[in-house]
Formats: sequence, structure tokens, C-alpha cells
Amino acid sequence: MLLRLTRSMPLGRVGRASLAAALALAAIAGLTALGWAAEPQPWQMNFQPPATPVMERLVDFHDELLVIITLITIFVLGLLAYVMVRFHHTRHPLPTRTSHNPVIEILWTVVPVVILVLIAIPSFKLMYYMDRVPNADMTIKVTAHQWYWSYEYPDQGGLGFDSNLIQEKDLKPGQKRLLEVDNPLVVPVDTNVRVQVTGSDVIHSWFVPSFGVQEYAVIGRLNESWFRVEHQGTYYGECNQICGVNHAFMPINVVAVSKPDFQKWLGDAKKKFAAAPPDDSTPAEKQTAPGAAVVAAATAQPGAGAPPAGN
Ligand SMILES: [Cu+2]
Repeated sequence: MLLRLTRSMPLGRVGRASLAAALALAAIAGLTALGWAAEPQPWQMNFQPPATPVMERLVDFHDELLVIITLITIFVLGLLAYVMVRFHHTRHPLPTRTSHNPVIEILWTVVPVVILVLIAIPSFKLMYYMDRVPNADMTIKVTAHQWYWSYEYPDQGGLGFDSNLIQEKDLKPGQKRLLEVDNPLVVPVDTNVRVQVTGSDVIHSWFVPSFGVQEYAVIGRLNESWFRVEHQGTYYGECNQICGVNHAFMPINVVAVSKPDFQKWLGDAKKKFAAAPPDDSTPAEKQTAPGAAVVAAATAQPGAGAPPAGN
């Protein structure tokens, strides 16, 4: 079919080159569409499957941009190829002395402006959509520490707990290395969850790729985002702000369950964590808290060997 196309159409050398470039780009675009997964996969090139309306819109916007970028790239590549062949010194020994062309100058100013405006409109719409929590059903407060997370449910009588990495030696079969935690964040599906993110020591970032949520955890600031998980499942994320020596060992694990299961979990969790409510101790004290024992092993004594916070 392709061969017939190239034969039947008087494409010429330039045309064939452009077609080959277009095919190569299409192949790259096709390859990046593979590799969808519920968690990070080796050699994954595209996003994890979206689990929230925000991430669905982010993926759609990304796809739109990919089309625009591909068309522009093909157009520029075609122009370059055309100029190189058509105006080669053997074909075009005497260059023209043209220095101005008002039509073309207006075109190459106005067309990019129009393209940028066309990109900016959906981009701003999406940004405001991500920013505003539509009628939050519940609130979760996330506090980042060196190097673990703690979660609080202010609507649930101050239920709160620490979430620490499960060390490699303690992993059970099927558990994911560097992604599994002892106490995951549990949320109900089909619920608008407001997430408030703050930090206790250095800047961290709460990032769950399949939710489209990435919020900086800054000391003394309460940043806000939201998500509405549409499918039950386990979602993994990472701190994605270089925060210090154990930055790679503070994963995020969110389990989305049905609303009845969430109520059941709440009952159990309130009993389980009642003995150890979230404390207001300083980061230095936290280092020696029982919940921080996992990271403490790999961490220098508080104050003494703590590396400078790299942001
Ligand atoms: Cu970090």
C-alpha cells in the first residue's frame, strides 16, 4: 500500500524524504503509546493509566500537544529538506539578494501567535480545574518528613499515622521494592478529596502520577490540591523533590477502596492508631520516634550527620 502510494504519486526525492520522516515520527508516537501500567514499569515511556478526572484531562492535553508538535516538526523538517535540495548550489548557483518579504514576515509572526493562543486556552482551563477543589467531600493532610510521610484525616477525629518504606529485607512476595509502605493512605473512590500538603523539615513533593497530583511540601505553607479516584486499586508515587540522602526511600502508596470498605477501614484504623496519635514533635525528635525507626537505621544521628537539604 505504501509502496504503491510512493510509486503512484509523483513525490520526487524531497517528497519521499518527507514521507520517511513522517513515518518515523508516527512510529515514535505509536511506541510511546505502549507501556501503560498501574505502577512504574521498566522502560515505560508514557503515563501510568489515569485514575482521576484531572489526570484524564492532563493526558488528553498531552495528546493534543503531541499532535501539534508533530505537525510543526514535520513542517519544519519538510521546509529544511526542500531548501537543502531546491537551493543546493549545483541547482541554484546564483543566490537571490532578497532581504525582505512582508507577507512571509507577517505569517511567521501571526501563525505562531495563533498556535500559542490555541495551546494557552486549554492549558489555563486545565490549570484552574486542577487548582480548585470542587465541593470537597473530605480532607487529607499530608506532612512530609525526612524521610517519610504522615497522613491525617481531620474530618475523622484527627486520625493520623506515619507511612514508612518497607525495607527490602522485609518485603513479602509480590510486594514492590522501594514502593511499598507499612501504612498506605486509604481513600474512598468517587469522592472529592482535598489534599493539603505541608513539610516539617526541608522541601519535599507529594507526587502520585496516576492522580495528576504533584504538590510541594513546604515548611510553614499549606499547599492544596485535590483528586477523585475513579477506580479501586493501589497507586504508587514518590517524593519528587530532591530532599536529601533518603529521598529515594519515601514512597507514596495510596489504596482506593469502595465507600463501605473505607468506613470499615476507618473503624479499624481509629483503633489501630489511637495509641499513637500524630505528634507535634520537631523533626529531630521524629528521627527517634518508633515510626521513624525504619529510616533511622540508614540515617545519621539527628543534628550531627544530617546532610544539608538539597532542593
Ligand atoms: Cu524527596
